Amino acid sequence: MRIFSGIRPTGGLHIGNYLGAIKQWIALQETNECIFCIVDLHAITTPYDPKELQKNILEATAIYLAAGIDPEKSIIFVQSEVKEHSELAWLLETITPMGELSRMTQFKEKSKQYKDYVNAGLFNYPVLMAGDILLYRAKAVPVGKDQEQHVELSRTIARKFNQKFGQIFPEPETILPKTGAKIMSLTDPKKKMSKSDDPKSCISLFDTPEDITKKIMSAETDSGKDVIYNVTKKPGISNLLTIYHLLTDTPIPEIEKQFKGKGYGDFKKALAKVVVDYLEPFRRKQKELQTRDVYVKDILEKGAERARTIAETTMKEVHEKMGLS
Ligand code: AQP
Repeated sequence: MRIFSGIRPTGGLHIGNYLGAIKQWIALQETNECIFCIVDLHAITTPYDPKELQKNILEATAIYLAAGIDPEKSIIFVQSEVKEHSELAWLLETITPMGELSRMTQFKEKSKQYKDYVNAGLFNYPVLMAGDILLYRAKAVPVGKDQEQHVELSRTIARKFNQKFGQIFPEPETILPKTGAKIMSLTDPKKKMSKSDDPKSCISLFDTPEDITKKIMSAETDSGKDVIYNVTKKPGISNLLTIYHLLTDTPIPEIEKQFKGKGYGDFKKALAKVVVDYLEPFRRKQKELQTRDVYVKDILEKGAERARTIAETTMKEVHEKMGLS
């Protein structure tokens, strides 16, 4: 099965990006044809510093590699290096109803968050995302919960195209992780963990052990002191339990048993150690990759070449079907 997914290079990727998306990718690449993209064209729809963008792209690539994405098995590349993404997005815009786009939760949230930056690119973001997926005729898209609505729209757009111009695109399915599809903010467990939020609210994959410990120890918890999973009554502690469970593979009831009679403080201390230890190889690998820019750039270049070959074939067919050639 061909699989596509991507991440915006908008700075320090966090444990939510890892548990919601990247961790699934590692397993999927073993038995599928995977294409993992660094979606820089999506990154520029919210405020950004052009001087930082290339650094963020290399950092995101380093994270993919440090996490275990294997360039021998998967295609890794930067979206803007394959021009067909922008072109297909434009063509798909001509069949996407404005009403569908106005319903998108991410657009509503981001336009509230960046009141002075509500641009047409942000509004059309889901069409570009549909283009990303359909360009490779991907059958499945592993993402976190927040992107589910966008994949659903990609299905609608694929169906519309096929009905209007003839069958080309499969309707892509979302692959959501069973647990961890929405890791919540450490400072407000009712909100999703987000890179563009307060740094205290998220654990970046390259945070120092001291920062990780500080952030977890001061994470918002709930009234009471029992370490019990209950998303409605105890969203803070439940979020921390989810992270503990995903990083240790220990079932949640067993963790609850382990911390029975102990308070939040003991649990948080243990969680901080789990996270620090889990992320240690990431920090090590990233340091190593920082000195190997040429190697990382070479992976991206080769990835773009492979991606382009698939993209060109799709676009040729799209042109024919739409009467453009
Ligand atoms: N909190 C989360 N829990 C689980 N999965 C998450 N993802 C994002 N946040 C969480 C998943 O990570 C992948 C990449 O996301 P993205 O960087 O492309 O954009 P995003 O969803 O907008 O992530 P952020 O952190 O909130 O970034 P900013 O602040 O830049 O907008 C996606 O699969 C997403 O579902």
